Amino acid sequence: MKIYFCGSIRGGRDDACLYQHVVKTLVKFGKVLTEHVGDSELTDTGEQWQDSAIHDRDLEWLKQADVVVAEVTQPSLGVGYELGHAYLMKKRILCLFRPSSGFKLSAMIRGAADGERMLVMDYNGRDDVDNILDNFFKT
Ligand code: 6IA
Repeated sequence: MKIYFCGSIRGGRDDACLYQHVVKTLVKFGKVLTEHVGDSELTDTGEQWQDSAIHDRDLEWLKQADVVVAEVTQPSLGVGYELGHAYLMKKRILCLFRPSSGFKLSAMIRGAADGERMLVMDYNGRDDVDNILDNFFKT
């Protein structure tokens, strides 16, 4: 099982520790192609790669992925772009959103959820995230 994890980088790294927790949990279910997103040391001036190389490499990984898991609380253009591609590639997608953040999730993400191939799940804390991931990978 290849898993593509999406989380904000230049959109802001406030939730980086949570991404790290999600990645640690995801490795129990398969190979996480984008473990660096959960690297709490990665800042928004991050990796020393050309943007075009990052873009092309990530899209290649996205093509290879069996499932896409995205933490979508912190708004990120990159995550939205990846989700748009994943949706058109007909990938199975799970988006995790934390309403207590005060953010309101984009209608283009929540509105794309169909309860089957694309799920948007609201959560409160890490225990919630763990349960949601367990259920998602069971089915
Ligand atoms: O717009 P954002 O930067 O928030 O987009 C974040 C999303 O795009 C993540 O889910 C990543 O998969 C992807 N992405 C964006 N930047 C990178 C990156 N280095 N390395 C890998 N994936 C990325 C950025 C380095 C840069 C800050 C100098």
